[in-house]
Amino acid sequence: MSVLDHALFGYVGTIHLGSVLGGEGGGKQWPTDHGDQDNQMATATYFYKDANLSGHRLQLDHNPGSYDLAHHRVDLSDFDNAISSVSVSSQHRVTVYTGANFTGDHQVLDGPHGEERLQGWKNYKLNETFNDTVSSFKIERVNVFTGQPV
Ligand SMILES: [Ca+2]
Repeated sequence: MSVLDHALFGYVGTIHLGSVLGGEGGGKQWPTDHGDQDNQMATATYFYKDANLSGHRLQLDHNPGSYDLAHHRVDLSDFDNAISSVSVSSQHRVTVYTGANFTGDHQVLDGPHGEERLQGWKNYKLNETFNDTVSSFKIERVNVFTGQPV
């Protein structure tokens, strides 16, 4: 499945694949090249193969939707059972699942909201239950003040 095929799922936005050098100090490599005018408008969600926001990176811009990693080829399937850290923007809530098709254990990863929204993103290192086990996830749009889905 190519990036173009995401349109079949109703996705609107852009998917970027990249890599961030790991090792010590990797946690300081926040995604700051979002291109938005201020952090209240932070919109991209980032998934990393390594802890502390390092390693191969999957960037989803303006992409609320449901992503079943096991059923994607090439691009997203490369992240199946590999994600170790996530950076969630103030405009989104991410729910990760250990099973394909949104099954298994799940965990909600909220972006910063309320006063914290000015940070732009909230960063997560996945715990042992979810590290290298996530096979699907959902991204929901939320109100930046309340953190509740809109
Ligand atoms: Ca990993």
